[in-house]
Amino acid sequence: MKDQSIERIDKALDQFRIEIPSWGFANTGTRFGKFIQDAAATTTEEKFADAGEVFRLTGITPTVALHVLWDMPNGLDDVSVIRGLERKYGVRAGSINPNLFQSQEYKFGSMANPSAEIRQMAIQHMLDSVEIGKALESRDLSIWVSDGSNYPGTQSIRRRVRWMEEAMSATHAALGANQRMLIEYKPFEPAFYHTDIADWGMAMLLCQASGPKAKVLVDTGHHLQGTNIEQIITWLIEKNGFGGLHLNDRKYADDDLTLGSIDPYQLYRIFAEILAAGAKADSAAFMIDQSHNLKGKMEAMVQSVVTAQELYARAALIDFARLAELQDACRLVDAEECFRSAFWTDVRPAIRAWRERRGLAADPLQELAASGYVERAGRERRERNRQSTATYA
Ligand code: RM4
Ligand code: MN
Ligand code: MN
Repeated sequence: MKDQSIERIDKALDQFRIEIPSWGFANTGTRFGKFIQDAAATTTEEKFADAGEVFRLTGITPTVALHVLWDMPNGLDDVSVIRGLERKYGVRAGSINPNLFQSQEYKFGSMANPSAEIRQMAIQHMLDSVEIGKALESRDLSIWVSDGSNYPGTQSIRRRVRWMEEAMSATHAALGANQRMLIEYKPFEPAFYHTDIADWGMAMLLCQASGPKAKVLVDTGHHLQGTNIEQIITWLIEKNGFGGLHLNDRKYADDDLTLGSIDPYQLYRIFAEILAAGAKADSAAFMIDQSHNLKGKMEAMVQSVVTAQELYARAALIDFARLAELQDACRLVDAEECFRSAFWTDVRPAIRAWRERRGLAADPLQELAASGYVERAGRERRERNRQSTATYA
């Protein structure tokens, strides 16, 4: 590999950080049930322990995304507990995810519920989450709204727009100077007829209605088949509305598969557009949003982090100045080859060398296996995990 390529990779790796989700370490499943894993985290402390271990192994995951209800059931009162866990395990709280989809009250929606009382409950939860973010010095409040309906005519799509604008604006008004709010979209599930924030356009309009600190969050799994996700991201960057990414891969729907496992070229194309945008995309948050039903949680997380790093490094190898010239000259084949040749470059030796220079494990997945961490966790957590059963009906 040429010195110039090594330099490009090193520069990219020095800046690439990715957040990991607390829920990726716990037992999760499909609506048909969960398969319990002995080593899965059963408490917030165990999630921090696992996240700390992934950070130790990879060196690029300094923060862990928290889901308020799952990780901080006592809300603000749990801030000191989280602070203690941050110190103990060496990872910081990352984005704060309000939970607007689990309480029984939210059966017909949270911030778009026809009941003013329930909408108020949702707003209050968002305001509490803003306060948690302030107390934990976390930048991003990451909002995913599961609201929608299952049958045509059963809800007023129109009035729900206004209700969401009200809730989002109230949340925006409470944000601190260093806070942002990210609005995520999803075309279906759990609602199957209409989802209140179904796509990036709706998310962007809600951002514009609430204020300048609101940005769109793009979850790669939340698109209909064939959607050009990198184009959406590019538009959002150009229009100053791109907040960040929830990364995962999918074959059919929101499958939460290991990123890059189905279509690594897609993530490469996404990273290429982000890198091509330069400083404009600097504040973008990269987060993993996956929960694995069958794979080991720790292994899946390390694989995901490493794959993201590899695809980012590959995209960073693109000679963007040359590419722009070729595009302007409409030299299609040369432009395409310039764009895609980096995708076929094996960057793994350069990444290994980068890790070694920083005192990190050359191969994080191998190091995880050698450390015995998963076996140890399995022994310690087995009993607790086996007590938690789940059924579909
Ligand atoms: C949703 C969405 C959110 C995540 C929940 C658990 O599909 O991706 O980001 O918080 O799942
Ligand atoms: Mn997501
Ligand atoms: Mn999702």
